[in-house]
Amino acid sequence: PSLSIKDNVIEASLPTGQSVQVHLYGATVTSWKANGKEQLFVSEKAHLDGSKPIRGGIPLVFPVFGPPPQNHATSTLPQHGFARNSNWEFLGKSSSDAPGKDSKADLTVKLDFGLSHSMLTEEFRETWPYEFGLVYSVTLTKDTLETSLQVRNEGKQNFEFQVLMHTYLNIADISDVRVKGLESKTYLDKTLQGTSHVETSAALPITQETDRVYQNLDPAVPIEVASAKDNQPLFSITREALGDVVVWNPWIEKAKGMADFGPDEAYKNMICVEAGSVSSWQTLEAGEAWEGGQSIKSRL
Ligand code: TA6
Repeated sequence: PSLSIKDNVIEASLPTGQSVQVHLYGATVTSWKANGKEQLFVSEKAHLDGSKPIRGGIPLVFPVFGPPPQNHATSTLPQHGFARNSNWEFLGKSSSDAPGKDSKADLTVKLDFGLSHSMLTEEFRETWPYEFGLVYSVTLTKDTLETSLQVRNEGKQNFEFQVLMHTYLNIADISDVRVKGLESKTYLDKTLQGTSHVETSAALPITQETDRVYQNLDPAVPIEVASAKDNQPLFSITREALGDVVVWNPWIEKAKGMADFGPDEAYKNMICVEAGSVSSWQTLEAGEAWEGGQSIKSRL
């Protein structure tokens, strides 16, 4: 595996050709290439200079998902918290070769990133005054990308958090995909004032603005973004300790309404399937640690 560090961007690749790119800003994965194809969507108008969260790739949402609630420790944080708009540090790379065997079979490369309370801006330090430590690991194999987060409470006070990996998947045409694995699950529909519904479709088409928080899924049951042509998965996502999955597509009007989403028609080339723990709060007691993550398998 090879590694390069340039302008606060870490790139790693495997001898079999797969590659991953991570911006230290937000520890945001901005590229995952497999079979020579880009698997993630990044808006052409995304800000890549740290001026605002990157519109695409895998922004990391912590310690709050969505607009923060009132009368809560996160109330004065920005939407989706501070992790995606903080400068992280690169902790290093580790790779596992398979010496002796076919050395390309089991190759992986893992990149670790760190963020702790003392690294935050003064504004964020004051608005969320807990001694936390985050280690975010990005692991590339020949057909999967894994992202996992370890949260540690290094202080003396308990704190509550939510976490979500806001993954923008790259697709050829939104009308050709179906989301599978959601049938009979309860979801909150944020396009219908957050009302609760039960999913009836085994293969959900996306035909309008979609913003749904599917709750309490079995993390080991894959959520698939399948092609309507052959009903086979383009992407298959399994999780650990992340029981919720958000499905989001802004559609045309909301796409036009986001200055950093471009071109407007690009809503047809992306779907967000976001693994998270967002429908309640994880409480982390002093000295405790929590870990959770996702594994995305690509067919392409
Ligand atoms: O993931 C769904 C969502 O919560 C949507 O409601 C939409 O707000 C999206 O996240 C993007 O949020 P952002 O703060 O990145 O513009």
